Amino acid sequence: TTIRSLSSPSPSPPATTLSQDDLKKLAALKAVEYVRSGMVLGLGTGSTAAFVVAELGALLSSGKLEKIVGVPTSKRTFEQAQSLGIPLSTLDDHPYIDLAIDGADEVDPFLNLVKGRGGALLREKMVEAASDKFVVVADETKLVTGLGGSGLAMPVEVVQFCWKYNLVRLQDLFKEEGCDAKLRLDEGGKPYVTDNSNYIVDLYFKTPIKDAAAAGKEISAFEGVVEHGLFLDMATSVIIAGKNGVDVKDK
Ligand code: ABF
Repeated sequence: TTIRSLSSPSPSPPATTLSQDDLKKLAALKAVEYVRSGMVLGLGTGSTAAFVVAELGALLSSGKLEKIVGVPTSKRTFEQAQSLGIPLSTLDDHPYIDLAIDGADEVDPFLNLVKGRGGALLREKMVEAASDKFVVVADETKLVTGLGGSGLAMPVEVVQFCWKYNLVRLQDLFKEEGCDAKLRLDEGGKPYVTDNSNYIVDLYFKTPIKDAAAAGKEISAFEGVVEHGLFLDMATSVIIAGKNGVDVKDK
């Protein structure tokens, strides 16, 4: 592996002018500092991860980075990376990945995550589980004290066959958290279909999940559940950009 130092991100604009997109980009640029020539990289999905992919494309075309191979976590990311000329591969050809960089929907104080509001949770989890290092990039709006605590969706990918059976069982499983389960719909009002031809049941909690590790196991035990959005004990670093700067937490 050739190691070359990459140029530092350009100086940040004054804190008061930073938009949420500026913060996402700052986190993305910091994460790209972990990338070295020759690495096999897991490429995340979502607006924050898209800044990472864009920067990798720029570093490749300027010659500051060479010989990287990207393993995309979604068809969207595949298309973006391909358009930037990033060499791409699959988990089948690269079952061991050096580093994955991806966004998140919620980040708790122990670097546990909710992911998958973007719909790519299954491929994200497979690629990130296969990665030696997994760096999360996010702006400070993603910080929570307990997973499920944002009031926004915690996704569960289910097979299409009898999806409602799982919706009802998932809602019952989290009765104590006041869970509302809904089938995710696309913009046309039809069931949202993932890259893997499955549906997504989104869980909305009134209070944070009490025991996320137990919850993850119980969700996975339901027949017809393909994957869930609890990413526990997977992130090795989390980079959070906020109005007061960029904070890096390592496990
Ligand atoms: C992916 O994109 C997902 O796991 C997560 O759902 C989403 C975060 O998107 P964004 O960066 O646009 O907030 O990382």
